[in-house]
Amino acid sequence: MNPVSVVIIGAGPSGLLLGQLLHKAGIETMILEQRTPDYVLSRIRAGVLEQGTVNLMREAGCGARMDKEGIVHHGTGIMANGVLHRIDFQTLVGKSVMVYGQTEVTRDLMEARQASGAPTLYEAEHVELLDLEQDQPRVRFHHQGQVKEISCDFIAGCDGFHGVSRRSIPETILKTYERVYPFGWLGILADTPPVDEELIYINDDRGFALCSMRSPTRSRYYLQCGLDENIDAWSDDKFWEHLKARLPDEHQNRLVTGPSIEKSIAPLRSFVAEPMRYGRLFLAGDAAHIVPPTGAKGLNLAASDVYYLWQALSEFYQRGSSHGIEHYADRALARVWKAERFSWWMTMLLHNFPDMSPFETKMLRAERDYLFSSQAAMTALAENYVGLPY
Ligand code: FAS
Ligand code: PHB
Repeated sequence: MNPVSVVIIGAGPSGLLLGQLLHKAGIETMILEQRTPDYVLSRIRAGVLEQGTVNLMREAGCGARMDKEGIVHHGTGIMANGVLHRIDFQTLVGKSVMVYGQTEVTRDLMEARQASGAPTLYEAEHVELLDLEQDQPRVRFHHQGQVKEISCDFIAGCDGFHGVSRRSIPETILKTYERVYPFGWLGILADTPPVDEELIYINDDRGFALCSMRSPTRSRYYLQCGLDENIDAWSDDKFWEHLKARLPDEHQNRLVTGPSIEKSIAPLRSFVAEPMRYGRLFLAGDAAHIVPPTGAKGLNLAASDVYYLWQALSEFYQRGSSHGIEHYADRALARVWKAERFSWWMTMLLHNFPDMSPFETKMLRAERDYLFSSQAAMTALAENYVGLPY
């Protein structure tokens, strides 16, 4: 195969967004994805885009449907200690977020990639990254029954938490930081009108719940559940019954239930791998870090990684400067750790921890009391939720 400038491993949002931005910068790429397009689109994940992510989608020429169908939210509800509060992003920090599902983001990026004519090989299996410390690293993989190899200048590891890229960094160099939470999120997608115009994050004695949405006719809800829960034990009726019990009183009669079109349990973890660069390999998105979805940061952190990598590679090819490349990992990690902190804090604030001591339980109640009694505290939450600057 002919060499390319950058081989991107993974056609999730990270890989596709990077591919589109590099293509528009005239940088030749190849994307290798182990699954089919339908499989990638079948995964129901994020729902909230920071302004930085919205800007990047527009920069990539993929913002038209998002701007038409996305819903701008100027605040969010948080119910804690039995009281429903509203964090007013617009008043507190003058910014907003966009509700537009990751599935649609991925679909828009896939269609743009196809229209660009830049190559994406789906069902590329057994990907191996070779010669990462050389100037011309290689990628070997199986595709359509053949073993193929492609050389390049750089490899972008956008292959998610379970991908091959992070595992290609020697264990003597890679350092990881992790916290696994003692609960998961049971999520449901239903073609029912959302229970409110904005999201509602709920801390209830029975556990955390989140009321979100994909459109005025499609709702997304989550319930905190045990790690040992079996999805088959959760009928739709049981889910709606448990959700309704955790809702604010004024919303209980507003809840419209209906058949689930997707239902799944996701574990929650905080995870960071350092460094995000090894030789000619750069990690971006879930390949390098995972956040609990409580702060709506996973997809948005992938976007800021992609921004830094796009800038660094454009600088290299257009101005012959390696400054951006040399500083990519530090720049990305500085923002990653702040988002990890916020996602951890939101998760501690809103979930019930089975083994928490009475003192720690009192501390979290006081944290919630303080938050809603302080303009400064609510401003801090708002500026993190809408997205810290790149
Ligand atoms: P992805 O995992 O999306 O994509 C990686 C791609 O690489 C996949 O298509 C995979 O098939 C491919 N790949 C993997 N190994 C490969 C290999 N060896 N060779 C080739 N290809 C390979 N974030 C939020 O902000 N809010 C949420 O509510 C939320 N919910 C989530 C629920 C779940 C169950 C999960 C797993 C994540 C959730 N996230 C959420 C986080 C999620 O949105 C990620 O941040 C986002 O998908 C990151 O995108 P990528 O970095 O592209 O990784
Ligand atoms: C979602 O709509 O899937 C969603 C929204 C906000 C979050 C997590 C998930 O914090």
